[in-house]
Amino acid sequence: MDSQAVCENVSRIVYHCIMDPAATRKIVHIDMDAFYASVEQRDNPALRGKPIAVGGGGKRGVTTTASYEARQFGVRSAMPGYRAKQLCPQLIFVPPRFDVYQEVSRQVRAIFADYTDLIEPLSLDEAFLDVTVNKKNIPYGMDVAKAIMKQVEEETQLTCSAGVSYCKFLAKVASGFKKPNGLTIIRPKDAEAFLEKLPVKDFFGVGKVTAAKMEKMDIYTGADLKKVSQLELARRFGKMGVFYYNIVRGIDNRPVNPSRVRKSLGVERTLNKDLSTLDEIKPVLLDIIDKFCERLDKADNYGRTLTLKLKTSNFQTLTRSKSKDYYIKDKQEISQLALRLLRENQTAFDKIRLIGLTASNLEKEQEDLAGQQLRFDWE
Ligand code: TTP
Ligand code: MG
Repeated sequence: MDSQAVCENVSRIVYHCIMDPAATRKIVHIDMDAFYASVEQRDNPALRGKPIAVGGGGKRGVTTTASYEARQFGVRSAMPGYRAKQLCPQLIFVPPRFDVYQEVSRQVRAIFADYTDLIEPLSLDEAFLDVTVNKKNIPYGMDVAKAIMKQVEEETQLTCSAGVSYCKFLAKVASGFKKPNGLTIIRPKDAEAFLEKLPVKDFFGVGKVTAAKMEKMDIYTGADLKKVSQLELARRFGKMGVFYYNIVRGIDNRPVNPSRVRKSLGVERTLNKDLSTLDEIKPVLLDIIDKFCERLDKADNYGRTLTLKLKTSNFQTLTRSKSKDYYIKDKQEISQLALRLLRENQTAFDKIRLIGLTASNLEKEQEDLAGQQLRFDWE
């Protein structure tokens, strides 16, 4: 190659990097360790070093999370309290203090903002950061992550774990790799080998329902997933199939987008004809509850607040909510709450033309992965 050709090649590469930021992105994913439980242990020294669960007390209580000491016994998030107690009889149940978690979350996000304005929170305790260009001019993503981890610990007395890579998907997977207080870097050249070994159930964006469906197709790991054609994946999983096809090859060009945060998840239906009695409305609501639960399970995302929306024939909208101090996952409980909201408000409406059910205060305030609409109407 002569010198002119070398120059042309170099300028092509430089041009490519400038024009295609995805080629050179540095993404950090931060996730607090045993978040609610760590806050409780921080604020109450008597709980330190002990197996604790936040929430889960009471008859029908469900744990939100467990300290690492409790996890050694198998106690996990979303576990019924009685089950957690069976696994770990000395477990201490602590009631949640959401206002404190929210305050810590704000504090941590303020630290992120010292480094970049490109912050995309996924929930109270995790966020993506694009640090390609950062306010401290730190050249390596790994060093930005280290600095953030140190500052979070200094300012909040809490630890977090970080993942660093060239795309969101890999940064997210990396942050979970060496928890707690761990830092994992996945470089472009290692990405495919890493993904081949990864169980599909651990892929960010593969929920329980999809993982089960994949297992029926004999897809257990990234290597298995890679053998399936794009056409087949699209046929089985729609738009998400194309997403899976790409991510298993380490291709994920989604930018860190501070504004694309999902706050609620729901289903609504515009009725063919206006309905007015409880007997008429109830079967429609039951059908909506079915679809709603399916949606939540598929997204593997649940809310602490359930909202019933009713629109009358003269276009007045009424919304009524119930909140719990845990994520409402159980279909029977969702049905009970939704029907109670309907019954309690039946005098407030006349003719109904639209019914909706929404979950908010979500576990994961994330963008919709494949960009598809989650809210849908049936006319
Ligand atoms: P996670 O980050 O999933 O869990 P964690 O921070 O407790 O533990 P890890 O070290 O593995 O990251 O969730 C953050 C918080 O969200 C968690 O502390 C409690 C809450 N949460 C629930 O309320 N219900 C749930 O099912 C889950 C998974 C989390
Ligand atoms: Mg966490």
